[in-house]
Amino acid sequence: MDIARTPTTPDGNIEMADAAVEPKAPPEIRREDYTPFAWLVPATRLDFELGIDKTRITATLEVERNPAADPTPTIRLNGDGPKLVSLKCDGGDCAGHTMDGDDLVVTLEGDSHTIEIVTEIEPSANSQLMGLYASNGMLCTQCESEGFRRITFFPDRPDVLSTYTVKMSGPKALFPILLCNGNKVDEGSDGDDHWAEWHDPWPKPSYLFALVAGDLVARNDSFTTMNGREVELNVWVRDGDLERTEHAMESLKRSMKWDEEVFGREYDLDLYNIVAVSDFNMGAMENKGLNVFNTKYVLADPETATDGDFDGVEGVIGHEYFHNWSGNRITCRDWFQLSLKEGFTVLRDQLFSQDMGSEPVKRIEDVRVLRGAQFPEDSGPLAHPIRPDSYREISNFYTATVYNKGAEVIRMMRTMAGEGAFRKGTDLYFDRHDGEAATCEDFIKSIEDGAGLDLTQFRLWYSQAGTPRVSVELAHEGGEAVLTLSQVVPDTPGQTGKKPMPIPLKIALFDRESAEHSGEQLVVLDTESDTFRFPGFAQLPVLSINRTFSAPVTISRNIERSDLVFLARHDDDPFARYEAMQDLMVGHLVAASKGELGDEERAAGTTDIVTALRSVIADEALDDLMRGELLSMPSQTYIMEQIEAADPGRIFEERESLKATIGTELKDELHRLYERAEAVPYSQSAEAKGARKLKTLVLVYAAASDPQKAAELAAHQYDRADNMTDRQGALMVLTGIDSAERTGRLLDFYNRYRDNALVVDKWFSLQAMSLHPNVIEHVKALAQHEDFTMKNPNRVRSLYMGFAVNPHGFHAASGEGYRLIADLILELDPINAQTAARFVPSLGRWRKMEPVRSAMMREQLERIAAAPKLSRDTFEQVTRSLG
Ligand code: 0A1
Ligand code: ZN
Repeated sequence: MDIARTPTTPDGNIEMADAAVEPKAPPEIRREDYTPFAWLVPATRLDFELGIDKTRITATLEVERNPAADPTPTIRLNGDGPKLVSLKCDGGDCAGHTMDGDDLVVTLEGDSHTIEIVTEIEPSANSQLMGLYASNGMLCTQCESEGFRRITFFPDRPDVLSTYTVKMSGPKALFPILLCNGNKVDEGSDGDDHWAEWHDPWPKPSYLFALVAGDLVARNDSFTTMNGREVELNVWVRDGDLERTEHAMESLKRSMKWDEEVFGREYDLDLYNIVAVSDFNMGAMENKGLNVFNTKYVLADPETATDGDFDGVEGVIGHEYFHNWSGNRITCRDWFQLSLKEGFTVLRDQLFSQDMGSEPVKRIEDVRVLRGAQFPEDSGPLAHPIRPDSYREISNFYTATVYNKGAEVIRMMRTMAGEGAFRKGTDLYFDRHDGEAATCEDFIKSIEDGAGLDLTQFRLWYSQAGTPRVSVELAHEGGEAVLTLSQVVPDTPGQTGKKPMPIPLKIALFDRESAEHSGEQLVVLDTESDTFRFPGFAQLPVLSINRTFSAPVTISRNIERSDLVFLARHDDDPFARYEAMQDLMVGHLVAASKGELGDEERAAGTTDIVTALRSVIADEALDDLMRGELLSMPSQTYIMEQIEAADPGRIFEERESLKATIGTELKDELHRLYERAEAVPYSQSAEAKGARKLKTLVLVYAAASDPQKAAELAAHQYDRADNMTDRQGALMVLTGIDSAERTGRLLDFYNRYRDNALVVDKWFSLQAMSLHPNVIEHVKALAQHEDFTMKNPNRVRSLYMGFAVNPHGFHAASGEGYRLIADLILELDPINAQTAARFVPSLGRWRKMEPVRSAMMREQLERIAAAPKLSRDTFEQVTRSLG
């Protein structure tokens, strides 16, 4: 049958269900099929009798007909596996009920009823980590997107908002701490058991429900809001981890203050709890008043966490906190609107981190993530608009497109409106839609009305997938600089013949003699092609374009190498300067990898790169964090993206060779840089972070030019390290060099930190990401290590995601890297489908590779597709990737 036309049941209408759908072809859910739910659920009462192996839940739902929806004789309560123990309607038998697939459909004759459902579940058997599960002796929940239905039968959709009252009871010895959303309103003891009752006054969708029960300790603090509300703050962890929670707590307080100052948002409960759990599918979850976090984004101290880890904690703490308004107070009408909360919240967390640290460096990092994760998605088989039109498994749409491109799209609105007007728009949005389940359209309309923008054409950014390509030409005619821009929005699966979109590009025109410009300007390209004239130029200026990365596009232009050298030296926009430096290297590496460079051109190219890098090293106006960015080479993955039918082996060789040349040519300068950096003592200041970044960067160049010397230097840095940034940086370089130092320090690292799971994760991933020639054997051996387990997503990611992003290993000419990842997907799928499906996109890049590798990648996808009983998650990703 035509799967694309399979009717779906977002409106809870049982007649629409299609029982004949093959298990291998889960139905497609379509955005255009949305209808409001036929029932309201004003109040929900949950009674949990908690146990690790068995938990019993009594759910009492007050339901009323929704006057805004078409009446139906039934209510559809979604389920995903809970055992139905009993069902009552208004205290007695229901008029009728039936199971429709996993859902429970109950007949209701009147306009308002009370439904009581008793279910039983097995938390310790829940390896998918969705719903209620056991982790390290504690119980916790993950309900976004559709996990609540694994606990009880419920209208598990984000537009059904309910007020929750929850009683939790269980053995005091196992679960001394009982936490839920909102405020604790009562508690008591009953022999060895105890209980707590929680009430959340804010109506919420089921995906924001959470509970935690376990043996936990808290770092406690408080925050006084702008209107004087005293909020109790707790960061809950296992005994022994408390010392590593200071940074998380400080980040939380900074987030609360920042959201008041920058977005005018105040916290709305008396309590804010954060709980760290070690088994978690994602980074963290914004459950109302009870955020559940992956330990990775809570625990940090200098001994065990890198500077990057510290930044990650601050960013994710901010992200989840900001969701309280962009996500919780205003939630999503349906999952197609996911970017409404995620794109906006990512933008908010990016702006927060920019304000807390170095604005340009944060911008560069965010763009690197976008280019590394989202651009490939947008140019591959999994491309989708930030507001998708259909899905089979919503977990597959927690993507870089929905999150990071979503943030870029809103950032463009902010750029076009200006900060002040944008704030008027967001104020209006929060005002207008507070308490609602809203749509992306609601957000756009609020920005239009509040900021005074016309976003009619801009809406295309929500519906069209694909990264626009902007071609740029600059000419000089009669005293004017003439800029011609044209755009193409490429075809993507299911979308062709796209319309031009408004692309806001910040530009500056530099005078060649003075190396100055007369002001940055914003040009908006909103047609296929347009020309912009700038008077007052006696000669052709040098163009700096897409400054601050004002639009998420690729720029193609024929720029002289000398102009890139000029911009790399003089551009006053740090992002554009970084971009010029990267373009210089990317241009060279792409041409070299394609075999387009003769000896002379190759020599001239490397000379320009070395000269530009030398001036970066010598520029005293730069801080070291920024200097580190300017000195970094483009990643192999990014270079691969620029080439059709890429040959990873060739690119790897060219990149290593350029690295070696730089290391040799700049040996003395880099050495002096290292000595200067080495003298800076550990602190969390920007200066000290910059110094640490430079040290490891110097080791990276040395490793390519003089591996034995580099191994000694790295071992020295490792031994002297008083912090994880230096130690991990040194070990990262050592893992790629076959040497005695490598073996000794890897062993030392493991023995030193074997009791700290997050650091052991680093040990796994450093080896999986290494440039060592035997990386595949190493990964296979590590998979047999006593500390490796498929049950913990952090551990799986540290080994296998590390490997999948290591082009050197994953793209090994033998094809063994592809087989390894396919084997992993097949083994992991029944255990944790969500995590398994996240490995599919790496194989999905097959169309971009040279023919031999391309065929081998495709073959592995076909092998996965042929496996019996694939999860919905993996099935969808594999079929789309092959498609
Ligand atoms: N809303 C969370 C992300 C998230 C999504 C699904 C999850 O299920 C395992 C967990 C977390 C955020 O954006 O932070
Ligand atoms: Zn989020």
